[in-house]
Amino acid sequence: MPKALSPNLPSQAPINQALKPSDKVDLYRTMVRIRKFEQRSLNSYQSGKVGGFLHLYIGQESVVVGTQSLLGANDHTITAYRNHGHGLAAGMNMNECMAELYGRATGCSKGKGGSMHYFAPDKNYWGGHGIVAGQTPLGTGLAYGLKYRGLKGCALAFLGDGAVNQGSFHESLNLAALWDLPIIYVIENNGYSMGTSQRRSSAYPSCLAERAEGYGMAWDQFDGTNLYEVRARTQVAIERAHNESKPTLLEIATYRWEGHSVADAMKTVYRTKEEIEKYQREHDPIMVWKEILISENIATEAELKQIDRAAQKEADEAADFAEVSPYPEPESIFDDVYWETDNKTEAGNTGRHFFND
Ligand SMILES: Cc1ncc(C[n+]2csc(CCOP(=O)(O)OP(=O)(O)O)c2C)c(N)n1
Ligand SMILES: [Mg+2]
Repeated sequence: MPKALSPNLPSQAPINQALKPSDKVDLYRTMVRIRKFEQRSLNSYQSGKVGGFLHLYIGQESVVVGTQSLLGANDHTITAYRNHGHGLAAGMNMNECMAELYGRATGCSKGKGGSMHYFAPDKNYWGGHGIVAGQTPLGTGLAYGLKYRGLKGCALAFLGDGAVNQGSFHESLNLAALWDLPIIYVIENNGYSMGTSQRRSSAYPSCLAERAEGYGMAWDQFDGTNLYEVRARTQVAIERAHNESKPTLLEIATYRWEGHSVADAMKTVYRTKEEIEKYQREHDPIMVWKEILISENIATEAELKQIDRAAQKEADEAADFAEVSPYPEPESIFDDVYWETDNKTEAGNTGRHFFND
């Protein structure tokens, strides 16, 4: 049984009762901004403006928007390569995100990272990583850093269902439980790792999160479509991290509408068209939240449409901004690899990079 008991009615949970009407509209806006940004970026990719990879998050928006909306000044996030939503939810702007896709110097990683490597340390957002599960030890380190410094905060390390069999993930779980680290591992279970369904790749008793039991760690598993539910259930884990400095493993069910990446044009080879359409019809987090806002008399259909239009305009303008931005200079190729080297710090000279302040 899950050790994290959750409220029966997520909308009645204190954390959701505390939401002002304007907060609820902001949650809608953030999800729509992510979707419009990604639809626009796909369009740019298809017209040859963007190269490399492009892993779209469309359909999963509620997971990051719900969890991120609970975070405070000492809380940090880190994720894998499907990271556009995580960056925008953390407060990055569309211009720096779009320009990064276009490989321009005005991008958040100065055009040298591309789609998989958004970063905004000033917003406690630590990327954007291409090695499956590679971000989980790094997230564990973020939590360790908080504990080491005596700060009340936590780290959220997002991963896919395809990352749960990696050794580095289990090493992370072990240390987080052993050292009582304030971390929440969030498995965004969209059912597939590339073209392999979760059921074909993982051995588990009833769900993936239950593996936490092997480490004596609390866990929970729930559907990620409804923001109320995501917020209510994640808040339990955040309080555990903040108040008891204990880790949690969350598994949130979600669904990706597009292919694994733009290279996966055959997105229906390993799943049916009907399955995709069913999720689009019944589990679209934006539609679900929109209906909630309308039924609670918080916004009208017309007001929400206005938000959709503004987000579309913002995405189009970001593409224009990217288009006219310069490429990075060849001379800068060795810059921005190590901050310590670029800034010629004492830590860089001695090789002692951490825990100096
Ligand atoms: C260590 C490692 N092995 C393999 C790959 C190739 N690879 C990239 S994404 C991916 C699937 C991961 O699926 P999942 O964790 O479910 O995330 P999702 O794409 O569904 O968000 C694989 C195998 C990789 N990047 N890193
Ligand atoms: Mg997956």
